[in-house]
Amino acid sequence: MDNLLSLMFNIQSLKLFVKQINSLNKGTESNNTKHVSMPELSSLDSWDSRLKVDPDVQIYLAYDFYTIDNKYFHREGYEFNNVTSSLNQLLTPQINHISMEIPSFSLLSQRDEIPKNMFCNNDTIKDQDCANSHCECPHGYQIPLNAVVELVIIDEGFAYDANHPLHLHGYAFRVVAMERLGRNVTVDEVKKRDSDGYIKRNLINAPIKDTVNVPDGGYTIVRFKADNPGYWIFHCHIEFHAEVGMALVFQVGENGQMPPVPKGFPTCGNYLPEVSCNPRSYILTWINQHHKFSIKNYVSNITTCHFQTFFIVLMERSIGLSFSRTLLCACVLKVASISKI
Ligand SMILES: [Cu+2]
Repeated sequence: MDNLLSLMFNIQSLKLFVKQINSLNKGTESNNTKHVSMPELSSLDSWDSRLKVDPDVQIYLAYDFYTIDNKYFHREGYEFNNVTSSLNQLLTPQINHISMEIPSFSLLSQRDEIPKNMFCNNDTIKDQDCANSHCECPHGYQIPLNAVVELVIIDEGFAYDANHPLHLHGYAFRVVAMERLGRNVTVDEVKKRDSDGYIKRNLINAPIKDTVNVPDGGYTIVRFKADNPGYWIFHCHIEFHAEVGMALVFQVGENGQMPPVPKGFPTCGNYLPEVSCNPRSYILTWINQHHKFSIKNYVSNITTCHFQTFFIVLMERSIGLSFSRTLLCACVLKVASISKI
């Protein structure tokens, strides 16, 4: 009995010292008797230049789920705000309000094919209203070789309390700061907090990782030394999010500073065939998109395929012919026009 009581006492005592590492939505602001945030861990590696006071490059990367009309999710007539049930609304996860358009070829091994100024980012598309309309382009930043890069990653947290595991290829980074500021936060609020001196960075022995979380309504700051030349993707590791564009690319160094491409290395590209006109599927799509018959709306996009479809729809709507009979009429008319009858 004495042994049992002693054991129970020891377990209770141990509980006083149990802490949870990397708790969801908790950073260094959390109660440190219960939680250990990433920057509070100590790396066994000694100090290196990633931890110097002023990084060479600083990039703000903010993200959230946005209530925009993503053309891949919301077709005409069914815009985001026209979907009455919130359960059926599909929000778009983006970084800096940009959906990554993945190039159709390998950037590293086919770098000679990259068009000049292909990459876009906040600086290159300032004139676009990406906060309110869907922006999609090859999202990327060029980093000088050997620069120490600081990424200030912000989860704005306005949509819901979801988290994103963010992963960088090509490097391990130091996690120097992590804090939750509230249910949500803006980029300007984080910038002001930093300029006012309220963001504390662990520049002594910050832990080293290649994937990190960000508290919802907070920030995580990581540092890497860009000493591995190439094209490296940074993306959310929830695969669906990465596939719909929650990603970007860091070009580290100039093309001539990257390892040579092996001779005969396989290449890839965009081999999609040209899509042919399919009047029936086009009609169904068109009718779904246009609840009211509108010649003006229709003629604005006229093409050969559209014209054939227009004729078929007109026949159906005006004299009530079935699709097959209308198609037959169309064929007869086409034969007649070819034969110049
Ligand atoms: Cu994600």
